[in-house]
Amino acid sequence: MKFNRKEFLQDVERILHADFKTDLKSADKKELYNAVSKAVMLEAYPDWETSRAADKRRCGYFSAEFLMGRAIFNNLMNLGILEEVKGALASVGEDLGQFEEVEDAALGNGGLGRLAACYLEAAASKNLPLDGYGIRYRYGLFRQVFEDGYQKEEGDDWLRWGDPWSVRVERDACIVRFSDMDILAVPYDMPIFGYKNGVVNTLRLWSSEPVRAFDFDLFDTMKGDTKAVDNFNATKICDVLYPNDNTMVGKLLRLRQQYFMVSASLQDIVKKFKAAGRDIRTLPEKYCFQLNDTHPVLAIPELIRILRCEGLSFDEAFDVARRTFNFTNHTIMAEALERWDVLALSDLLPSVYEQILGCQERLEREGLDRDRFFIVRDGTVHMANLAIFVSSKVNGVAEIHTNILKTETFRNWYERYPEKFVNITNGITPRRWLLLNNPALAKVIDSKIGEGWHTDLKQLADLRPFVDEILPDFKRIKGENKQKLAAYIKEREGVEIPSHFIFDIQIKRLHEYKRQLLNALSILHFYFGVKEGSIQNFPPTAFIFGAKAAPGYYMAKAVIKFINEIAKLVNGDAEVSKVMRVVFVQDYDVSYAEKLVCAADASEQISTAGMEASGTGNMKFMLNGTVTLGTMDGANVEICEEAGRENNYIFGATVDEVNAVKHGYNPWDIINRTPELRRLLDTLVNGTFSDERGMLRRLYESITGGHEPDRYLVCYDFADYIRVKEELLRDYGSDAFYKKSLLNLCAAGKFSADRSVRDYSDLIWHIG
Ligand code: 26W
Repeated sequence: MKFNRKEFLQDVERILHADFKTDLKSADKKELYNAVSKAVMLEAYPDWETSRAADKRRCGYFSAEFLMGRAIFNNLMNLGILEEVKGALASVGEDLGQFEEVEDAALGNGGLGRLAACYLEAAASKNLPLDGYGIRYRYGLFRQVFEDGYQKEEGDDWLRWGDPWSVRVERDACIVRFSDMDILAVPYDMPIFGYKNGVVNTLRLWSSEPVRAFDFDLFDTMKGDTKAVDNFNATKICDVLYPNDNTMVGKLLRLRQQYFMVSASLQDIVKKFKAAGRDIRTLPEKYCFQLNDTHPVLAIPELIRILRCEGLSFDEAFDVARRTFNFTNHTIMAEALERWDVLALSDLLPSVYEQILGCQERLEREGLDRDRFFIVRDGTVHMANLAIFVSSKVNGVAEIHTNILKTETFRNWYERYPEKFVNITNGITPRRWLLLNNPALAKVIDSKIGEGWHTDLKQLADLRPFVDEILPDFKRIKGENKQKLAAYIKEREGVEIPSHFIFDIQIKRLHEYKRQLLNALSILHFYFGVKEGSIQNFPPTAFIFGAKAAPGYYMAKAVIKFINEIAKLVNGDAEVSKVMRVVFVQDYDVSYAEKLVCAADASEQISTAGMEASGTGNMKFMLNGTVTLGTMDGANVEICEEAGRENNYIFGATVDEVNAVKHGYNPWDIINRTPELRRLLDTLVNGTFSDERGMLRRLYESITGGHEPDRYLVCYDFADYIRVKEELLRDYGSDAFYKKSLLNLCAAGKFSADRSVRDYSDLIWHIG
């Protein structure tokens, strides 16, 4: 994008006057942020129009979550004007860095939402016509604070700073009908800028509003309709993002959200398709839709319903749907698979439910065995089965995950439709996750191999011959990043971390299968060892955590409390704190992640094998030159394939072992012969830590009792974890260790989101 400092500042000045009745001299931070962003939007508008107008086959990425993070720096970078804008602002005495305070757009929970954001950016950067469709939640993922070590949730008023990167497109508003009310859906379009290529795709987020009779010829549309227009609850639908990650909650409001988003999106697309004079039967030639897990799967019966209103028979409509939709699965955890109650669904959306029944009938007509294949059974609608049956392609998100889908989770379906199943290993955008968050390291790489890797990450392999040469720079930059992170943590959390410590980091949603508890127990093990002298010369280490627990997830909240108690114990111990620190950062989000992944010495990826579909944090650490301390799970397996197992620290049961030991597993067999482990577990119940709410006791019971004790094999993997973690900490500091770290960076090419979207396009979308 061309940039003219004088004109840019004039635009900013004009916007400040028009929108805020102020000027550059007296504008506050928020006013300036809005004016700067809008000035950039004005400049980018022509490219947006051109990209939109191109008559290309497109893919719609339907997702209930888009975890975009902060837009301004990424947008300026991708437009190629980051330095220019910084300079322009500096010339009037303003610092671009002040916008670090602007709220993150956290319209997502974790991996699945952040993946959607990376894919939109990558597709634009690769000139692939991919548009996102989702919900404009009024409040994003809750903000987290700790009180006395307990998680407390607060509302995330992300619009507090304004939303200058969105455009409200009132002319595209439409009505979404539920049995009990009609809702107005108004789209807000966000530009998705490709990296320095002039491409601008769109993220369209729908906002719910009361229907206003004067906007639409309601007297016409409502003719013969006896149902009242209920405006009262209308805005509520999009009020808040459900904070559950991996557990299905059968809440009616969530069902409304899901239908609201897919109905509005499809109405809009079909309307424009028809307006262009096309035959609706040819929709699959022009469009395909990717269903990001089951959350948007109601799109399938909704499209069939719309097509039937257009005069197609069920079978005609079904065939169009089958050629249009594709489905990504992101988890094999049984509690996450979405199922809806037939009564609730048929009550709220009778004509949509009718199409679901049609799909079930069709399934039977195709001769599929009722016992092995079903969409509706025992009063429940199985959304994943609906998605698989009607989609062209079904994909998992890492090799190991796709194999589990084929052989276990969806085995029946795979046997019947082997050609539907494909693997697309996840990827991350190297723009946000290296260029933007670690500019110093990026510069060093540029100086050796040029800038081609920015959009062709495999070129990082060309860095290998230079590894020895850049080792000093790499060390220095890592040290500087650690200093910056330590200062930030001091400011935000009030905890001091000496920057020469090893930074061992685990950041991800809090879930039992991710085993933050295993990490916590290892820290306690080191603490006692150092304190009592059984561990000598412990390498100074800071154990850093970041994670939000779903507000209703009791065990996850208990783990947070436990870690915060351990932190208090360790950091408060005058002797031990010389070589150990523990900090659980509050309100971990995308912007915090950017600061953490470039400052890590060890990346903790320690899920029970078979349970983490892929993981993408693991890739972010790797790309910033960090070794993985992990299990053979998700994309860790492929990270080892690419970077060499010898350059990472792998421990624990493999998937096969997990399957073998799970039957008849009794953690007491291990606890009884491991007094050290027993002692650590005892701290949960023996008064070592304050536990006025009895949370730690429940944690103890989840490991030692109940009908499935230690479901996630914490005890089983404990000894091996300690062994390998000690090895890592002892290796730290040597040239050999830094070399391992850097070799991981050189091997990160496969994990670019550019490669992932290319794979999606070649195998599924065929959009360019
Ligand atoms: C119905 C409640 C619910 C909400 C969200 C169930 C499941 C989810 C997501 C599927 C959870 C999720 O984010 N999964 C993560 O997806 C990432 C991107 O593919 C993977 O890297 C992670 O391994 C996976 O946990």
